[in-house]
This record gives sequence, structure tokens and C-alpha cells, in this order.
Amino acid sequence: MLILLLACTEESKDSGTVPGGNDSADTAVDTGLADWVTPAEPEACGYTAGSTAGDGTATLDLVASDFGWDPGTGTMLETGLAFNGSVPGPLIEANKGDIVTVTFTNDTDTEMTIHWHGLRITPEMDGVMQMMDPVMPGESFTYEFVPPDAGFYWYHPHMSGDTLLERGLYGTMIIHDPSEGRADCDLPIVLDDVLLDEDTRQIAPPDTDMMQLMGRLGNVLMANGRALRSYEVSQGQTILLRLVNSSNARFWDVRLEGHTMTVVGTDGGFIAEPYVADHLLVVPGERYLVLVEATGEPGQSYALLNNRFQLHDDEHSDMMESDPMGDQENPVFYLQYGAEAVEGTPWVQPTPDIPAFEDNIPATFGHQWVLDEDMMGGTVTIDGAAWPDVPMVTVEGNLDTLFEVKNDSEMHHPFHIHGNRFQLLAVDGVPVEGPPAWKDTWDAPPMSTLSFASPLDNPGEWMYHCHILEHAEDGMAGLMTVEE
Ligand SMILES: [Cu+2]
Repeated sequence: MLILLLACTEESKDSGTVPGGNDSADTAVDTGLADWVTPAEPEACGYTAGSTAGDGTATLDLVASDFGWDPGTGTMLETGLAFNGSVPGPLIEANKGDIVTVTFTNDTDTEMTIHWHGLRITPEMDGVMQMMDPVMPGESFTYEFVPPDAGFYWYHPHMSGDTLLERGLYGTMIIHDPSEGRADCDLPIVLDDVLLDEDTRQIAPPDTDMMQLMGRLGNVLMANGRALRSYEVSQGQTILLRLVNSSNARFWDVRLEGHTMTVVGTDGGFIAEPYVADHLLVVPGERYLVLVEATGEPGQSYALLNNRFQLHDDEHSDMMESDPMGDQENPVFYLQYGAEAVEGTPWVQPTPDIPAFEDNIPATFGHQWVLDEDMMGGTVTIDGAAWPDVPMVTVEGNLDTLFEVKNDSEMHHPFHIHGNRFQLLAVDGVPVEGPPAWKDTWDAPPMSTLSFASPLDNPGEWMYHCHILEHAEDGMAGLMTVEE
């Protein structure tokens, strides 16, 4: 590890891409690289449902292609990619139980599969390379699936994820429950960062082994593919923020200036008992549904602010980490209040019946995954190996089952399991607070053990992996067979 540390220090000194704070005193906006970024014109926020056909189907053509996009610097990204010419790609909306048909065409020069993150669908349609051939450049593949659960999900390529998501390939999905209420402003927000070369303002090439081991932190923070967006709201409205973290490695720790954030849902949809959060940690791949009552002053704007999160434990953080955004709180996007107050639509919280495992810990133990770093090899491992050598985990299906993730490394890892839904029960044996909630992605803190449970009601062969995309590409991934 000493060699790697030295390499890291050297890199930080030599690299021009690590500004070490903002020395431009006259910039209006205090971001790590504020002088690069121009705030966007305010855009409308409304209730967006409407693309469902209403006949039990939702159909979409999805084309990945080269697409130059502007993250807010005024410079188009030459190596940019997009679905249907927008970053994020099109919002896919359907009702739970609908037949969703997505005809995907790959107009890039990179083979890929598309993964529907969080959906409990069939393994054949899950979009991982173990279950399907990659869609080659110039070819198409039709995904067809039936989302069983209402919630907020997202889609992205599952091969070369570390480079393809960075370049712009991701999009969101809302699966509605027709009985659910609506917010005046229903706002899906993809939290992402991108690492730009300081001189060219183009996507910096993934360079060092250290970046691969640490995960790539960007120097521009974006909401929906652009820095410093602003959304028009009015005092009195209800706002539903649907947050998803598509970053390669950044853990977002966000709060909303001047407003109360009430968590009304998680990865697997709405929860029965909302709770207030002063700030919210959103790890790569994770989602939160946050209700905000628009109590701000007419004419004012309020920022969603992101705080630095240390990916390493205290002892190793200073040595290991260099966050180009610096240590300060950075604005991500703004809520811009109009001049008039309005009478908003009262929020009606859905009341899903989520069985609480915390009161009923399963007697069946499935598996304990062990996450670690192979310091000599400079890589990350699960169960002592890297993909494809991680041993297969086989568990009985349709049986309440307890699992553990034991993180023996000095770094946080966001752990994601495909195909089934889980409840986090405890960290180091201490029960987690809060109402029962369905999750497919969690933070595994350094030197800690997570306990979680699932009914395992979706059989098949499923991937699990760290959602730091560099780690996933480096082999921090395995397969679990959930038997019929
Ligand atoms: Cu990891």
C-alpha cells in the first residue's frame, strides 16, 4: 500500500486537474471549479406523468449514440454519449404491472447491455453480460419486462460502466402506482459528477491505477447532466425530489437550503412512515424520494448543497483522498421561487404494507460476503477473489433469508444486488433506525458488517457488485443463484 500511497501523492502534486480549492475570489458561485460553470436559465417543473399509454403497455425506442453535451462549462464534450440525444436519457414511465417494451439500438462503437437498476424482473431481461450477449455496435435488442413494484429506478449500461456512464449514458424510470398521489413539481434528479481536464474542459481520460482503485471523483457536480440548473417553483407547492446517484464513485451528502426534507421513499418505492432528514447520504446507485413543502420566499432561490463525504476511514482519508471539489459545501441546483404564492396540491402519502424483518429476523442464513482490498495487486475483492473467480452463492428461493456484508477494507463500498429487494437490519449488530424500507443498494462502511434480509421471491441468477463503477469493472462483482 505504501507504493500506492506514494503514487497518489505524486499524482496529486503533478496533476493540474486538482485545483485544491477555489482561488477565484470574485466568482459568484462557490463551487470547486466555479469559474468554469455558468448557472442555467430556470426551467419549469411540473407533474410529468403522461407517457404511459394507459392500456397496460409502455413502449420506447432507445438509441445510444455519440452526442456532444455541455455540463455547464460552455464546452461541448467531444466524447459525450447520450440516449435519444439527451442527458439523462428519456424518462421512462409506466404503471406497475405494465408490459414495458424498450427497443434498444446501439449506435456507438462500444458493445453494451442495458441494466434496469432495481427492477425485480426476469434475469434474461436484466441486462447483464452473464445472461445475454452484448448488443454490438449497429445492432438492436428488445427488452421486455413487467415491473412489479412502484418506485423510482434508473437504467444504464452494465459493461464498461465506468466510462460509459461518465460520458452520459444513464436515464431514469418512474413506475407508478395508479392510486398514488401527485406532487405539483415531480422532479427526478440524477446526481452525477464528471472529471474534466482543466485545459480542454473535455472528459479527462481515466488515467491512473490509483483512480481505478479509489474510484473517480469528478470536478463538476451536475443535476440531470448539467451544473447549476434551476427549477421554477412557487410558494405553497409540494415538490417530490426523486434523487438517484449515477456517479462513478462520489457519495453525495445533500441538504436543501431553507427547507425541510422528508423522506417518503427509498430504492424500492414509497415507505409507510415518512421521516425528516437534515441531510441525506445518497451512495452510487441508491435512490431516495424526498418530499419538500415549498415554504421559501417568493423571488428567492435556494440551493441543494452537497457536502464532502470521506470514502476512507479517518485514519486513511487524508493520505488516500483528493476530492477535486474541495472540502466546502457546493451548490448542485437551485429551486427558484416565482413572485406569487399558490395553493398547492396536498401530498397524500401512499401506505405500502412492507413487512418488517426487524421484528422477525429470518432463521435462514444465506451468505456472508467479505469485501477487501488486495493491496499487493492494487485491486478490490469479494470473498477473496475478483470477477470472474468469485465463488457462486446459491440460496433457496421464496424463503426469508438473512445476509451479511463484512467490509474488511478501509473504504466505503456501495453494495448492490440485482433482482431481489432487501431490508437493511443492522450495522455492526446495531439495528438501523427508521421504518421498514426496500433497498437494493447500501453503503458498507469501512471495517463494518451489515445485516440485511430478503424474501428472495424472484428466482434466477443475479449479479451483485460494488457500485463504485471502477470497482465493478475491476472485478468486485459476483453471482448469486436464487433457486426456484
Ligand atoms: Cu467498491
